[in-house]
Amino acid sequence: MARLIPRDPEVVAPGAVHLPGWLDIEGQRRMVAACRAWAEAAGGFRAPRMPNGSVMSVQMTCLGWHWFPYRYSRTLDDCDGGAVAPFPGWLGELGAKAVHDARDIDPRVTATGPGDAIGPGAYVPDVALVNWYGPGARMGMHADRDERSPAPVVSVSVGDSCVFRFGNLGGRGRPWTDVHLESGDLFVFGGPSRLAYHGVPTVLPGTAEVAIGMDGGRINVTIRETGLGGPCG
Ligand SMILES: O=C(O)CCC(=O)C(=O)O
Repeated sequence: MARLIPRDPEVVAPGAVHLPGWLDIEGQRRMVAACRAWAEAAGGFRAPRMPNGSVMSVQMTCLGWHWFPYRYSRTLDDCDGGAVAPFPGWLGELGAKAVHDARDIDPRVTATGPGDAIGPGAYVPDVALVNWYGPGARMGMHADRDERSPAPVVSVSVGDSCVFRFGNLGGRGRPWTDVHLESGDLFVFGGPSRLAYHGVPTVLPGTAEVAIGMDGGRINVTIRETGLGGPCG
């Protein structure tokens, strides 16, 4: 789709980068087809249950490691106990390219401390959470703290646009920046922003292009390094 006003890459916070239109239409279509296949193989998306008994409005399927509030396992411990689906090599390569491209905009994406950084090409993700936002789904403010690795989080969006709220390290409240994420957009956060609170207060129905092969809704694929290594974490 032609745009009247082009969107430029933006550093939203130190080490947190938004790259609009990172996946082209063909890439988005491939991602939608892959997510559909992963969900079908897993018997559908599932909504995780929170420790307080409430059920998340976002549904998920996982690759590499199974995540449920608030830990990773190799088996679907809060479901049928089956093995988690493998993490595909091509998704790891996509994640590494995403980190490379984000570093070009802000090298702090891979900072691990004063003067230290994860080296170029050293990003080796081992988990993807595939988030499915159906009608009315949203994600509350939270920080991604279940990984032991300081490596950045890579987030690729397809389908309907959303408001992605990127907050601060101190808690769920302000200050925050609301970023409009569209289909194909990449958001990477690491370094000083790795543990920043973030969430999705709103998805904007009917905003996706028909050509990507989705009939409404939003998918977000978040790629991470768990740093857990062994089979049991
Ligand atoms: O859907 C998104 O863009 C954010 C997903 C997210 O925050 C998460 O998976 O932790």
